[in-house]
Order: sequence, then C-alpha cells, then structure tokens
Amino acid sequence: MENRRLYVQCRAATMQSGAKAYGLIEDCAIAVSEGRVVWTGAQESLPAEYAQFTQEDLGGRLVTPALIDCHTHLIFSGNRAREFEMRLGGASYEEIARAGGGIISTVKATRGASFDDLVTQSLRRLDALIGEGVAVVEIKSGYGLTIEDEMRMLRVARHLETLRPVKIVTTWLAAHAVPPEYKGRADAYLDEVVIAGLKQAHGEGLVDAVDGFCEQIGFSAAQIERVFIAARDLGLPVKLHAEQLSDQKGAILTGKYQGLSADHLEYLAPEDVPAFATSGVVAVLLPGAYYTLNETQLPPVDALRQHGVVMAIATDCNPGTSPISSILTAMNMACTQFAMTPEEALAGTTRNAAKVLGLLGEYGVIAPGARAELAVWNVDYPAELSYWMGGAPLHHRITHKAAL
Ligand code: DI6
Ligand code: FE
Repeated sequence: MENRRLYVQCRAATMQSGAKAYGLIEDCAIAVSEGRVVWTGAQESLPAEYAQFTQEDLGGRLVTPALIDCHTHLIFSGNRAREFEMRLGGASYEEIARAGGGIISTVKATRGASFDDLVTQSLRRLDALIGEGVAVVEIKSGYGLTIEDEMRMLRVARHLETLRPVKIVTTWLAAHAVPPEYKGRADAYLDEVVIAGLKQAHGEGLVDAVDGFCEQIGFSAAQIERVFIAARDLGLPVKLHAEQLSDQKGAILTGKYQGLSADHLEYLAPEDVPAFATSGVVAVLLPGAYYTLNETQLPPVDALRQHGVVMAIATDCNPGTSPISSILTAMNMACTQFAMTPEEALAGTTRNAAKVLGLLGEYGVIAPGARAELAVWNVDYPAELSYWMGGAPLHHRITHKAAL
C-alpha cells in the first residue's frame, strides 16, 4: 500500500526526549503509516507486521527529523543592505531605527508590495530553508503595522503553505514597532491596531500565537502585558522578543503568561534565570542576529543549561538584524558563538523547536506517533550538520504531508 512505507538502510538521529547521543540508531528501520511513524528501531528487530510495507532503501545515510525554524520574519519586501553599510561605518542599529530606518523602512517597502510580489520574494527564502531539510517554519507579521497590512502578511504566510510541502505556523507581531502615523501615541496604536487587529485576524483564523518587541525602541513590559492579556482572552499562546538589546524583564513577563518562548535573551540577567527556568518557557537563541549586529553580550547559556531551560535555535530571518535563510548556519553559529554543543543545536532545531510551536511529539522527533517528516543527509555523523558551512548536505526530504 502506498501510504505504508518502510525506510531501511539508514542511521537515525531520532532526537527522542531523554535519549543520549542524538538517540542514534544504527542499521535503523522506520515504518510509516498514514503519514505517521508507527515503529522505529534496529532493522533486525523489525516486527513482522511492518515487513510488508513498501520498502525504500536510504543507502546507509543519516536521517534526522525534518528541521524546524521556530522564529522567522521571512515575509518582507526589499532589503536593508544600505543599513548594513551604515552599521559597518559605525552607526548602531538603534541609531538607524531612531532616524526612521530600521523596521520602519521595511514596513514602507512591505506595504507598497503586492500580495503576489510578497509571495515571490518570500518563497525564495522559504525554498532556501526547505533545501536544508526544514519542514516547519514559524512566520511573524510585523512589517505591515496596519490591521489590513498585518493580516495580509499572515494571508501570504498561509498561502505559502499551499505552495510547498511545509507546515507554516503564524504569529501576530503587530507590536513590532510604532508606525509613523502613531508616532508618540504608542498606547493608541496598541488599542486601535495591535489589539483590535488581533481580534479580527484571530476571527479569520490567521493567528497561531502572539509576539511583541519588548525594547526601548519597541514596547515597554507594561505595554506588552496589555497585548498578552488580549491574547489570553482569545485563548492564544504568547511569546516575546525579550532582552535582545537591553534588560526589560520581558522573559519573566512571558513566564507569568505561561508563554511558549522568550527569544534572543542576550541581556537576560543571570540572577533572573532560576525564576525564568521554573516558568517552563523555552529560550529561543538567535545567533544570526547576535552575529549581524556585532553584539558582544552573550546570552547566559551556561546558566540556562544549568537550570534545565529548554533551548531552541532559529534563523530570525529578517532584513535588518539577521539576513539569513539558512538554519544550518544558525546551528553552526550557536556552536561557535554561544558554545552550544552540536547535539544542543540539533535538538534546538528539532524537538525543542517543536515545543516552541506547540507541536511537541508531532514534529521534531522520530518516534511512534510523530509525523513522518524526515531529512536524509549526505553526512555520516550528526555533528556534521553544525560543522560544515555551506556545501548543501541535504540528500532529500521525506514528506508525507499529503497523507495527513
Ligand atoms: N528583533 C529583531 O532582531 C528583528 N525584530 C525584532 O524585534 C529585527 C527586525 C528588523 O530590523 O527588521
Ligand atoms: Fe525576531
């Protein structure tokens, strides 16, 4: 039967919870039925009932769960290469933002682009991720900043899912910046656009989670809390850009609302880590932004690790601070810059990234019950995924999305 497959002749990094050494299974077989893994283990112990499934030989290759990019802003128009030049000339990200550049310059370009144009530009970035084994991508709004333009971004996001075999998870990030027409009236912007628009977008089924930019050049913790309350009233989970450029206590606030994740965290105070750890919020680390901004303040990775905080890694793909459409590059940077282990980096783009998106057990592991979304690699050892830069190591992706 076509919807029953048995993948054989592979080494699988199953990334199962609690497993050591990538949960590696040598001479592995993976049985799939109706788009889900039903059995995995050493091929020699395959139960007879799966031996009849249509076999596919993976040639001894390494297999991992398909990768997950749990934090992107990949829908936007244009680019900010000019600002890149300005920063190299000595201007800071905040100075450029205050002078009307930064996020607002991408807002202008994105408002001015047609729906089809946004699809075309974003699809290139999505295809780059897919070409590195990614099967699930979170995409935020945040470059529209009117109700209609924010909703349009999320409609583009939903549309992308119909064009490629990927799962797209959407996030309402209208609280990304105050647009020029609301200058000096941030609270009115929150009421009239961020919160009013959230209700509307949620009513149209466009929103899976709610995010904000808690920063001196974004919104205060008190303002973000208003957005979180609106999300809670609608039954939507929250997450936050927290402590990227300064310590606003955003990570702790996210814990108070049982958020999915607090993202960036360079300026998270080590003394706040124990309280943050008890909240169960995942730390999403974004080394691409750290790298692009030439940041020197490292996130407190050691303390996060010691307190058992679950850590994920993502590209933060955006035109300002992380012009990176490569999840493997983000993994490499997590190791070289944040001293994470290659196993933490892979967990950060599989099992732990699934947790950030509320998809724990569904994606990001090779285990019975999980969706059979897999990546087959031209490498032997899982650490190679974080080690090589470039070189297109993906052999192919296995997707059963159509079966679901
Ligand atoms: N933090 C970031 O790194 C991006 N957004 C945010 O809140 C930057 C977005 C941009 O500069 O366009
Ligand atoms: Fe971001």
